[in-house]
Amino acid sequence: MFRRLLIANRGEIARRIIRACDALGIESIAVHSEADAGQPFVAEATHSICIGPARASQSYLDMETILQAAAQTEAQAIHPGYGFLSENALFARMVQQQRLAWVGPPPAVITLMGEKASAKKAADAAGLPLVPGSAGLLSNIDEALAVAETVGYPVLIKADAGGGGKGMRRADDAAGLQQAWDEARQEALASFGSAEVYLEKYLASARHIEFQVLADSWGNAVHLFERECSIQRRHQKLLEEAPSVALSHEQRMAMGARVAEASARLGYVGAGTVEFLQDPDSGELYFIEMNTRLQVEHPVTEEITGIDLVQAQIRIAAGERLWFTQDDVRIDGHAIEVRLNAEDPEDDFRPSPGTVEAFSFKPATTGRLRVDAAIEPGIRIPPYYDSMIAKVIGWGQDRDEAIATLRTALEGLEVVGVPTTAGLQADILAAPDFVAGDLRVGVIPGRPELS
Ligand code: MV4
Repeated sequence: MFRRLLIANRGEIARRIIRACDALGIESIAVHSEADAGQPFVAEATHSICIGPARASQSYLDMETILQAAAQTEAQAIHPGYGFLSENALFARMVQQQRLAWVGPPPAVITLMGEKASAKKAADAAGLPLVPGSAGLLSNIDEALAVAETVGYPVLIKADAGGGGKGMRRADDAAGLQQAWDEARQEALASFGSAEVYLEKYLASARHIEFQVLADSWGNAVHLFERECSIQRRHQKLLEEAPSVALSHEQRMAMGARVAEASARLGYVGAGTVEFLQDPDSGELYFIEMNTRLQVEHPVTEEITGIDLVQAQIRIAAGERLWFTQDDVRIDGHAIEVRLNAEDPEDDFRPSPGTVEAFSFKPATTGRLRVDAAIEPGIRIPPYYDSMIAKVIGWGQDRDEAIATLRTALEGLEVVGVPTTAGLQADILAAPDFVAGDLRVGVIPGRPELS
């Protein structure tokens, strides 16, 4: 096992990785910007090192400086968390070239999955069902029009380098497709430096369901069931849960097995997430993307399986064979997570950093509560990074108990100093459609005006 691991990230995920290092007897190295010197993750790591100014491009995204910090502190491995450099194949390669262990999949797999059209081809070849659409990238609008005629309108133009909705446009007919084509390519070029696009049939009222996989470097892979992540606002997830109420156990185990098999065939290593859309009429799942990192919402999977995903990532990066089989993995109860963001609901959910005067929860009256927080009382939230301050996860024997646990927690939540999204999430938890499990992408239960 590693003696020292460097965490190329900040906030709650840095703290989460420190906890995993502690459990494994590994010394943790926090790297931080000047703006983050007073943050809890810096104090909690075994060692810390300042890597530059507040601006992320000059600190958390500065690959050379991070690698220098790793050399200077004699780290043996780098965990990138999520965001920042976590899906940067160049950085992963640089880490490996410096003879450090990269806590993540091989750089070639990151590249493959980062280009969404090639990811779809690979998923198809590995046996996963795809949303009907173009077989790869589109060369011109005539090709797009021809594919749209074949699959039927409405369709979506999506950016090859995209994800998260950027460079994505819907078209309801041929005239709309010309406009969608121009706009999607323009936005893709501006956002990602690539105007490459592909086309999919638009699935209305679908659910967003994603499977968690864990693969070792010896060709073994297991799945850890699915998460339901349909409730998003402007492509930001607000609330996630596991398992999904929309899958039968047979469908779950069948698709899980295909996902694990496909991951092994692709040479995947570490923790990964395979995203699907579920057709509301047929219930069928269709692959859309694979994320080659630990996801923000990984705790709901941990809560229902008892498997520590961060410890697993590190053990896999150290070369361990998977220490359990698919049959050992069982679903225990139900878990729901809300992402608390320091945003002002009175001002269109604008990020509103400030000093946190108080931060506390009423204990759960049922089930159990987990809080993965970036903040502590007295901490100033720097304005330079994302606005998530904590994740609150409720577990219950069943979904109703998980909902009750989380509602109690949010009702008893005291945050003084910054506005948060908690009121919105409390409204969602209380909404009849949410309680009934009727979830659709693009719909926010209980708050239709925000959808
Ligand atoms: C779709 C879709 C409907 N049909 N693809 C948005 C982000 C990107 N990762 C995938 N997205 C979608 N792709 C097809 N073929 C609807 C969405 C979508 C969405 C997906 C998940 C969660 C929220 C969403 C909100 C709007 C649209």
